[in-house]
Amino acid sequence: GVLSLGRDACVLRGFALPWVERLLAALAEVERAAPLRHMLTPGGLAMSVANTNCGALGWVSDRRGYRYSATDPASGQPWPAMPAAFAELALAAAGAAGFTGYAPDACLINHYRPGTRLSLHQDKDERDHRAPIVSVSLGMPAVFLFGGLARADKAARVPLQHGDVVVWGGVDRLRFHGVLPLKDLPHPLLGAERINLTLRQAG
Ligand code: MD3
Ligand code: FE
Repeated sequence: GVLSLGRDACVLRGFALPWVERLLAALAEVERAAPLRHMLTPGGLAMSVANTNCGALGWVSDRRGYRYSATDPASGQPWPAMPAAFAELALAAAGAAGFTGYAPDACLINHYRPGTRLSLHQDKDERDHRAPIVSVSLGMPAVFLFGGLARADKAARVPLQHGDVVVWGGVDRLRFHGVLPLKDLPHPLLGAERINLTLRQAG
C-alpha cells in the first residue's frame, strides 16, 4: 500500500521486505569497515542516535557543524562503497514514488535503541534539493514526526514499521521532521534496535 504524506512524500508499506536479507548482509560489511559511532552536535553533546555512512559522501557532525565528507573522520579513509542492494532499492522506491533516474551518492545509517529520539530538524546540508530522499526502516517500529516548513507547524505522527520505505521530495523536501523516543518493542529479526537508511543525492 502507498500512503501519501504530502504532495511529494509517501510511505511505501513493506516495500523493502524482499531486500532485507541483502540489506542486512551489506550493512554488516559497511559497519565492519566504518564502525558505528555517536557523533557530537555543534553544541558538543553526543547524539543519542549511533551512525555511520556509505557511498561517495557521508554526513558528519562535530563541533564545527554539520557537513558531507568524502572520508570517515574516525579512520581518514573513504566511506565504504554504496552496496548494490541499497542503490537498487533506492532506485526502485524513488521510481514507485514518481522520481526517475535516482542515483544517491550518500547513505546515512542511523541506529536507534529504546529511548533514542531524533528531535525536529530540517535536512538542508545537501547541495541540490531537487533530488528526493529515500528512507528505509528496519527493526523496531518508530513514530515519525512529519511537520511543516516552520518549526512551530503541527507535526503529523506516522508509525513506521520494519520494511517501510518513505520517499520525500519536491515541495515536502524541507519539512521539519523527527522521531519520537522509541518504545522497547523488540523485533524478531533485529532485537531491541531500529535501523534507518537515509539515501540522498548530496554532492
Ligand atoms: C522528512 N532520519 O537522518 S528518515 C536524518 O528515521 C533523519 O532516522 C530519520 O531524519 C530516521 O536526517 C528520518 C529521513 C528523512 C530525511 C529527509 C526528510 C525524512 C524527511 C525531509 C523532509 C521530511
Ligand atoms: Fe532528517
